[in-house]
Amino acid sequence: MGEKKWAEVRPREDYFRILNPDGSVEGTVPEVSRQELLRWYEVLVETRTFEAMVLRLQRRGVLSVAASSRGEEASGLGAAAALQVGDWLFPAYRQLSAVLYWNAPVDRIMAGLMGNTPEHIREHLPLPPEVPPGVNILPYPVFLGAYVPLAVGCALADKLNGRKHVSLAFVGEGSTSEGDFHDGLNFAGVLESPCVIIVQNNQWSISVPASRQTAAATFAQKAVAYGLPHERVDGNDIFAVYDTVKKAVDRARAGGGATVIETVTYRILDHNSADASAAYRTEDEAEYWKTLDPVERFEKYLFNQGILDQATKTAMEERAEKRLREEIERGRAVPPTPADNMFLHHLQGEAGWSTQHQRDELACELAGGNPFLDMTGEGMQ
Ligand SMILES: Cc1ncc(C[n+]2csc(CCOP(=O)(O)OP(=O)(O)O)c2C)c(N)n1
Repeated sequence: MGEKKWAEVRPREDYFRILNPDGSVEGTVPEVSRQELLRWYEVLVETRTFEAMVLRLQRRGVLSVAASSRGEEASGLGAAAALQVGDWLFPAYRQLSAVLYWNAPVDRIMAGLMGNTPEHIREHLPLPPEVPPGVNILPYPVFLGAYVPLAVGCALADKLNGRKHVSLAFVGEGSTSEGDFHDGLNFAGVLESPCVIIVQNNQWSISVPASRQTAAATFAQKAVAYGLPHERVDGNDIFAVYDTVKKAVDRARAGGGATVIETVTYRILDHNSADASAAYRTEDEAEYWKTLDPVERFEKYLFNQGILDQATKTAMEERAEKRLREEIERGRAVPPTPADNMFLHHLQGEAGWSTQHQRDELACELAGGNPFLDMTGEGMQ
């Protein structure tokens, strides 16, 4: 595996920070009501609770794979909280806090994690008749970087139609090596698209450390080549993230174009439940980053300010546990989407022979046969 270098995963700490790891603050804390701060805290509690439940379900075989955003929750939440009703949110799989902030239905998230299609979920879990207005949330893409050009184009469509909405997209630092990231940023710069692109730098792209992902000094500076303003903030500081993204969102809404923001954080757990990070990194790294934990830091601040007390915290934890358990059960009750449905919705016209062959193989397997023996494809043209 080679030598594991601690220094490779200690980024430069000269980023913008307001909330220190001990809960003290430096500079100006953004103006946010007490009620909103408590809402942020509750979303953080819900995010940790849901992800812990989902990991347990994966271990029991209910889900094939599960990813966690532990230690990165402030980046998604701080950014999403800067949006307004009618804006667009393009998350990746590490921004559960962002989608929970905007009230994404957990039962549907759960049904989706279990591999069901949107059409099937809609059929079995109809939306309530009255959905409160919010932001438009896209399901996360499997193709890394793909959302950057989509968010840029979505924002451009709003601009061309005279709508004052902003699009916010997230990518990991590894995804900035994808062509889509660069295509998107180029268009964003030239067309002055009202969007904000967050590069959530959690130091690892599965087993590739950030230091081997790029020779650039920071991920934020990739924006320079496209003429875009860029910021680099402590991604574990919810105030720094919110403050910076809010200014970028406001600027975009006022016609000032796109911004790239790097939020520096750390992936505390494995890439996902199919990964074993002990094979490529040392535990003392995670131990160091745990001292910078975004949730504990914010909690200390709330306690210091007298905004949160132990009784409120316990009540929130119990409420989250109960609500999420119920919603997860509702999501789990959705019967599995028939496997054959994967062939239904993405083809134009008649299926070609290769697709038909795969469909036949699947049908054979589901009927208990061995498709590799029975479906050799001989004679198929
Ligand atoms: C285009 C593309 N290439 C490869 C993959 C496989 N893949 C899934 S996650 C991942 C690592 C992503 O790293 P990063 O962008 O830093 O995000 P993180 O997982 O660290 O949040 C890879 C290579 C993919 N999903 N899409």
